[in-house]
Amino acid sequence: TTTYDIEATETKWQRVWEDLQPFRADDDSPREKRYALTMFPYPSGDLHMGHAEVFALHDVVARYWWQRGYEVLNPMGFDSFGLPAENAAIRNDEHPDTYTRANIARSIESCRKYAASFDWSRTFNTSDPEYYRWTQWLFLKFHERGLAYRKNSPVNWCPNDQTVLANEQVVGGVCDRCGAEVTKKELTQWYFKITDYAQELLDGLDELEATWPDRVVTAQRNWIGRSEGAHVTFTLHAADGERDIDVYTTRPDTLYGATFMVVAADAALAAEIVHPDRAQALGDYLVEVRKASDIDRLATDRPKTGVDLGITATNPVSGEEIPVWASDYVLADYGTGAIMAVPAHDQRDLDFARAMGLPVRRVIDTGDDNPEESGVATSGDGTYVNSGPLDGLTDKASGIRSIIERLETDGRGTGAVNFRLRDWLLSRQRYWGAPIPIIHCPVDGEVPVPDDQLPVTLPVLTGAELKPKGTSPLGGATDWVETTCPTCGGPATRDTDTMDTFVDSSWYMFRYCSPHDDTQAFDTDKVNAWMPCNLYVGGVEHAVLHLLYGRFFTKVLNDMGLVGFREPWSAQLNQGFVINQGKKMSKSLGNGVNLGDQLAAFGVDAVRLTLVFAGPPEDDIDWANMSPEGSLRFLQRAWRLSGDVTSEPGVDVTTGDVALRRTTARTVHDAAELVETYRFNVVVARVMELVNATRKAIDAGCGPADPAVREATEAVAILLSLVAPYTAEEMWERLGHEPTVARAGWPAVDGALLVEDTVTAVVQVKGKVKARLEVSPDISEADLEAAAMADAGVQRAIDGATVRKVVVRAPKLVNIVV
Ligand code: ANZ
Repeated sequence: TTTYDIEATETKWQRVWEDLQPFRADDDSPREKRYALTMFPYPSGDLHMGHAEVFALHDVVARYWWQRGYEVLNPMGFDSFGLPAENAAIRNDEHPDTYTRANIARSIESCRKYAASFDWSRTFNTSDPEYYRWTQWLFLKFHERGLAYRKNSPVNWCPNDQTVLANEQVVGGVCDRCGAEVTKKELTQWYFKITDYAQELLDGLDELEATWPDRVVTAQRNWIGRSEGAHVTFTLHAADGERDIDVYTTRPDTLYGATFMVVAADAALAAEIVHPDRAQALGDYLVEVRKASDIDRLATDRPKTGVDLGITATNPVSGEEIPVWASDYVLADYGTGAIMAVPAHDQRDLDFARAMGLPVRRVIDTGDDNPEESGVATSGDGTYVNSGPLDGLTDKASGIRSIIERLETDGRGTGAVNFRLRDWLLSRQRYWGAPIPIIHCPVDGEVPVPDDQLPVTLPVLTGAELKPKGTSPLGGATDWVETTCPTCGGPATRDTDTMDTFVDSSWYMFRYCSPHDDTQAFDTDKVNAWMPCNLYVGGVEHAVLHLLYGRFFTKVLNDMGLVGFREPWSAQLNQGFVINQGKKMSKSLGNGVNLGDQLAAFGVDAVRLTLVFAGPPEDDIDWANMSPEGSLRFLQRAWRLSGDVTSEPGVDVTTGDVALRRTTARTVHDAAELVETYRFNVVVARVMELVNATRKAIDAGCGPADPAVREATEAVAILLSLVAPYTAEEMWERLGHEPTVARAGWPAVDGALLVEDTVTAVVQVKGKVKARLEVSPDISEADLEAAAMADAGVQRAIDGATVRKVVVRAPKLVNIVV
């Protein structure tokens, strides 16, 4: 036969693997441990092309580690709580519980068929009470340490959809789903105090930089957004008396150029200090302000608006009285919610000054046009002017230092560091999540649910009861809400919010280390034995949220003594997207590619191989340009080799054809390095070359009985086991071995076969051969030139003359013109 029956082969090996369980991680194994983690999916449907890609890439590494002799933990579970799963269920008019369960069952079946090397004995779903019991327990641990707290804050509110919206969902003041005008609403929400760890989350990135993708590290740095500057105290003259107010500035050195102050219009401060005559104007303005998202508010190209608050403030260094305004371009929850405006050197301040007719004063002469006339604020270096004691200075750092010293001496300010990172709002007014395990008692206040009463199980709501309606649907479960206070025994109510799904996924990597432990969230010793994860593979869309939250959790758990490290994921790889015809796959474009159809047409191995061979893992894959047919043809070519080998297993390979043995050795040797540097596509290319070389050896060279042919074909089977597990098993069996090839071990390489042959390079001076050098065939031009110049015969021929030109053709020729 020239090919195997794909369907029968897949069924056959699935049974064998079910029997052998080759990928079950043993906690007590004496082997060195490796933890390969890939992001677990939201079970909002069956597996699709995106999963197929990431699982294929991830599997190369996990299977490689097994072959290299490590004990590998490669678990998989489902992020089944949360909005993505809930929304999909509602769209399908099903209960989230039954809907996610059905999807999970299908997905596990698909993963099995796809031959992903997951250890299914460790699987769990975040919506299982056995799991979320510990999510709640962790919440309470954070609460105990003051790291989970409630506060009142303004959030975006769509009156039509009756729901809270994220900032990103408010476009031009309207709800991006229904077009209704969005308002702000004050709600009491639960937060995690991630800001306590801002500096450490930033510092940790310095080390991760070497093993994490640049774009993730950069995105986290920007999100944390550290800046250095100063708090400067201005004296405010309000109608009811004087008061001090602080501004945060990164440019205290421009203090002499502050010609007005701006307070966030929606900060409590604005309403407190506004002159009574201006209160109405501020109130009217606020109605408009509440419609804009933070992103719109900070946009530099947005026309500036604001209200004069009718009062003044005193500049602490110049003593000058400057007007105080309110505007929406200053955010209430950043810095102190108030700024000193330096229009000459800050573009937004300049736009505001020009819109309101406020003065502009240049304090740094940068040689550019005066900002007042040009309308362009200057931020470069220059000479300080109009700045009292700073005048004449040219160095920004000393300008900043000198002003801060002066402010500190006068008690009117201090150097300060600021972070853009905000505390993590974790409560949701949605049904499908872990209930927040807090009881509200009129006598005792916020009371944690005692450990022995966990989990607080989600009440069963159905139909319209569980749909989002603005307040948490759990509020409708009266019997569930009404409870007794664990402290005083009096009547009390349960918190009705649920936790953000990102809470569930912030600690799942620990749970895999002891997934069925019903006495604790995770076993610290086991976690410390397996973790940190050696590799985390997943989508770049999680660059900030999930990856930052997981790092935060790890640091807190380390502070509690529950884990022995401060970063959970040592290395990370982000895969690209699978697209089609140059565009993201979507229903409306009708360019979706169905994974099931591809698997049925070409088989699992050909689809996996196509995805791995497509290019570097980080790049997008355009399925329209791929050829699963070509992959299938190659797999069949490889498979045919295994039928042609006529020598017996265990034959002495040292007597085999040396040329083929060299090719095999080089391929196996390079493949290891290529896998470790994530160049999986090159591994496939090299295996293809090895298959061709072996075929040539059989047909035209040493024949099918040569032990080198067996050695090469076995190497092909083992290397292919990383990418095309079914074909590899078939080959291994035909080669006379017992299953499974997945645990056969990495092929041994005889180092002597890696030693390069040399070639002879000819060195000419003035057209005459003056030396012959034995060099490596891959010598670089520079090395070959240096070797030629160092040769005594060559030097004698040059004889001190000026070398005019050296032509190098590595590895064969050097021509020296004097
Ligand atoms: C005066 C100044 C002069 C500023 C100058 C900049 C340039 P980072 O932390 O790097 O984003 N700012 C402070 N609080 C603000 C708020 N709540 N809303 C909007 N803007 C705010 O930048 C901090 C700078 O952003 C601060 O420095 C302040 O403007 C502004 F030539 O103060 B600066």
